[in-house]
Amino acid sequence: MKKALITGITGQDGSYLAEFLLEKGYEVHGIKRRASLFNTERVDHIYEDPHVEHARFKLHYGDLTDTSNLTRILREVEPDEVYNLGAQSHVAVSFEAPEYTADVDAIGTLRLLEAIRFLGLEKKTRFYQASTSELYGLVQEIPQKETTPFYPRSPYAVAKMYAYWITVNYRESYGIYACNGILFNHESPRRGETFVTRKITRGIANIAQGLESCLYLGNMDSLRDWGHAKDYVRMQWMMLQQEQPEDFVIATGKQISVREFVRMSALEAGITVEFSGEGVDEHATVTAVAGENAPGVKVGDVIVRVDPRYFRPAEVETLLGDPAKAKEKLGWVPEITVEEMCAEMVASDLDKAKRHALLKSHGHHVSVAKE
Ligand code: NDP
Ligand code: GDR
Repeated sequence: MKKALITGITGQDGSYLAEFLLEKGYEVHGIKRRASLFNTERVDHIYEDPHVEHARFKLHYGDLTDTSNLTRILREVEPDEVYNLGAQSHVAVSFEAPEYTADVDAIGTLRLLEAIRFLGLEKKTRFYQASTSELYGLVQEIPQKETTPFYPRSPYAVAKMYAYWITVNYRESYGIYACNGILFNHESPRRGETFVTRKITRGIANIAQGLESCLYLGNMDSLRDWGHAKDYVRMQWMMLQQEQPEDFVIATGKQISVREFVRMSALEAGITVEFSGEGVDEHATVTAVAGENAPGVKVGDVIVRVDPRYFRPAEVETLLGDPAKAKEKLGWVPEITVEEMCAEMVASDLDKAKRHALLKSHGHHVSVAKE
């Protein structure tokens, strides 16, 4: 039985990857951080009681900032594959906590690679690094592919650039099977609530059900190449099954704006909207012009406003990936479109909002956490 170790197993990708590997018959180990509340919601459905014999899903306490902890876990597990998905993954937050982001995202990657070397696992353990389209930042070529030069635009992207190159360097220096997946944005109903797609689907669902009145966003002109996390974790595994380690761009090859994602999400929630102003104009608004199926919305309600608080010190305006190499060499193509993904996310958030609205209508206190 193959063994995999996943850092970031409690995150969006970690949870989908763990499901995928369990289905493939792997024993799956994950590193989770200690938190004052349970933080395993995304993997609770695959949790196995460690007291049960032959459990194939095992969690270890740990942190990417802790070298001895990572080395001990690697020594105990001796995994065939390591997926380094753990990260302070929020671009805007990286401007607030740049040093921590570098410690986790850059040096954390080095700690893992160095532990593999220190333990003599270079020939046994294959390594996947969660690299990112944010490396392209101020884009030098459209669309972006494996050979496009990097120009990172945030402390997050700069840290991920170190991680990208240290992965390449350990491959070239020590013969470790190590590769980078340069993944463009990918989302799902499990996406963290403060990333823009989920913020939109959750906010619109709450507004449609009368739990919130207005959603505040930053730059609505930003363009992204959005795919579905389920498609992208399949590719993470495929990259470690080749004869030779290589780096791949993973993207859909299609791009839409944040504004368009707002329009699509509102329609899915039964609200037709009209836009005024530009996304980077702080007076831009989105108004409901019809909303028959949204009990919380009246025609004329302003349901989205721009708040400059969400503008970034340096923005990545546009990203569009070219996944031709992944298609050609691995036969990978994304199966879920952005429209289907948006519909799934809105349906999931509407479901939650309806349950909250029902509780509220029966006199229960319902608080909706906001960023
Ligand atoms: P999430 O933010 O959903 O998950 C991040 C995971 O990392 C969580 O499990 C988190 O734990 C864990 N983590 C954070 N800090 C530490 C730390 N100090 N030590 C150990 N673990 C830590 O990210 P995604 O699942 O969306 O992304 C997975 C990876 O892929 C990340 O590295 C991200 O940067 C990268 N990436 C993501 C893309 C995307 O569009 N989703 C695109 C390209 C790259 P906790 O749950 O306790 O917070
Ligand atoms: P990104 O994702 O920065 O691309 O990083 P995010 O969803 O945070 O932003 C996408 C774009 O939307 C604009 N935006 C807003 N963003 C947020 N979070 N909140 C807002 O209110 C808002 N309004 C507009 C942003 O300015 C940006 O242009 C994600 C993360 O998953 C990274 O870890 C990963 O590496 C990259 O995708 C690929």
